[in-house]
Amino acid sequence: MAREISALQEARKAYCPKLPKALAEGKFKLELGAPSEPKQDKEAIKKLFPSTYGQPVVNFTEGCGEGLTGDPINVAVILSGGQAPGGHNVIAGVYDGIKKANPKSRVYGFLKGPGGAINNKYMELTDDYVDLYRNTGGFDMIMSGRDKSETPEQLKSCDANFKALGLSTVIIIGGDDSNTNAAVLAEYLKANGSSTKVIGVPKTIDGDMKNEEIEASFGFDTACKTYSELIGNIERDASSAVKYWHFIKLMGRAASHVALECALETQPNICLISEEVKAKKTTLSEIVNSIVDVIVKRAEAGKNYGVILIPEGLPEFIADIKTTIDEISDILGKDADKLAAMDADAKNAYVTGKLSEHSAEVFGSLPAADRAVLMTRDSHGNVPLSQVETEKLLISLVSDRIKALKAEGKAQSVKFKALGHFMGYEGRCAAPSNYDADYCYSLGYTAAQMARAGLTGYTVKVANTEQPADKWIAGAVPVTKMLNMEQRKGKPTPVIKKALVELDGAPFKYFAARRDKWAVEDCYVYPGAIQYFGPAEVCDLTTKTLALEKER
Ligand code: FBP
Repeated sequence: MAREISALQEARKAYCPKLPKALAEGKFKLELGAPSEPKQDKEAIKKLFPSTYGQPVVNFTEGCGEGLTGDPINVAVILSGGQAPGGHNVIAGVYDGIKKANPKSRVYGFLKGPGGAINNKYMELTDDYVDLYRNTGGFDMIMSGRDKSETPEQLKSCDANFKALGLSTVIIIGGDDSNTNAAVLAEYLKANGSSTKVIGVPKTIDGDMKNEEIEASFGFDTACKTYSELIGNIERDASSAVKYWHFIKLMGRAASHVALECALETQPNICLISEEVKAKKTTLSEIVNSIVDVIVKRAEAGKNYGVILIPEGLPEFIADIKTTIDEISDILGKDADKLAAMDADAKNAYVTGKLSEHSAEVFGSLPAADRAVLMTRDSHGNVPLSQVETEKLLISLVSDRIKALKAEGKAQSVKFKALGHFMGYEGRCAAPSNYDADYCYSLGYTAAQMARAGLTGYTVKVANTEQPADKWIAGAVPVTKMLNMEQRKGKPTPVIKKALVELDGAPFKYFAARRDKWAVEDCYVYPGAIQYFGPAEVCDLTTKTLALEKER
């Protein structure tokens, strides 16, 4: 029996995503720029990527298609890492781009992320199957995973599986770590004489895979609009009930782009920005005091309610917690074998014993559940910070501070009742906004053209997306151009530099110039739900972050 779908999903099936003009008209050519190099660590990266280093940036400009194959080819897609709205449209774009050039070409999907490529679990995509998922949220079409092909055995196994399927290109749809991994795989395959090429697509709701070439990672737009709708609703509830402070933690592993964008959209009373906390070396108690100051000021004005946004990555940006995490990473990297044999308590005691005195103190002061999270790393060496309940920690510290003030006879007008929220998973699989539906389809279609051109070691890009789609320009940037060396699991490792919030950037400056007013007055903005049908100024809005960045 066919699966039931919602009325909106039925209507969205008919939506035809927009494409950059040159791709839409099918008249384009490949324009190669000058050889590229990374901004830093050039020698180290050249040494690690001898076969793919120095390739030129590519743009698809208007022309007649020379340099692209029309022969049938086999291509596979992989969804890697956290879900982001629009992933299915990337696959639809790849599928249409490949099939349009030659209907005999085949498109496969490796299942459950890079693990599918390592373990040879895949499916062939068909017209009917792809049609079921056009313009829908989620990654359930072929599922995702956080495996990483990095060991010689895993790379060899990928090579053999790609050969067996006769793949000319594998397209990895992922964030900074997954695109780095795409570069590693591309280099391995090229250096080992394989004919399979690798192309990456920039995905992540975190918004931190962007640079001078890539203007946005897909999914950021929809996720932020989804959270902003909910934050707006909470703001309206707060100013209706006039009795609660809402502490809202927002997803985004490291950078505070999601929190900042939601603040720009909803104008809450407080939004913490991790990058500013780091730059000012703000301690946890200073953060707590700054929140309490606003609570007291508002209470004095008769407002015992408010909304505070907290970025998920905050703990890693507070100096003493960050040092503790780094020390733990070194211990986990160096003593991995010993630790693997230990149970949780023994591991806790062993790690505590190896930490510096101050870090041991910080570590010991955290709740047991948070300590366990800080000792966990995913396959890319990241701490799963979405599991640290920072919003609850802050509520409890703020509440203690208010009690202490009251005991001193101060803050008498404060009536502090707080509710904690975490918004993350609610937005990662939302139906893509028009922006993400179009952007993702264009990224996928561009990846298909890169596959037809037989290029490897690139991440696709679509530029000028703050303008109407007929002004968009498709292309690709060599992954090695975006790499730098960072310590991961205690070792220097090539990775794509994460884009953090720039304190001298237009979005932060806009926020910083207004936040004092937002703190005390009620300047709440209610964005409402994402709209798909209606005037372009409502339905095709970009994020405020992109608009402000482009205004510059
Ligand atoms: P990606 O970087 O893979 O896109 O994932 C981003 C993210 O949504 C982060 O914001 C969050 O910290 C993390 O995934 C949570 O992932 P998981 O659910 O696998 O723990």
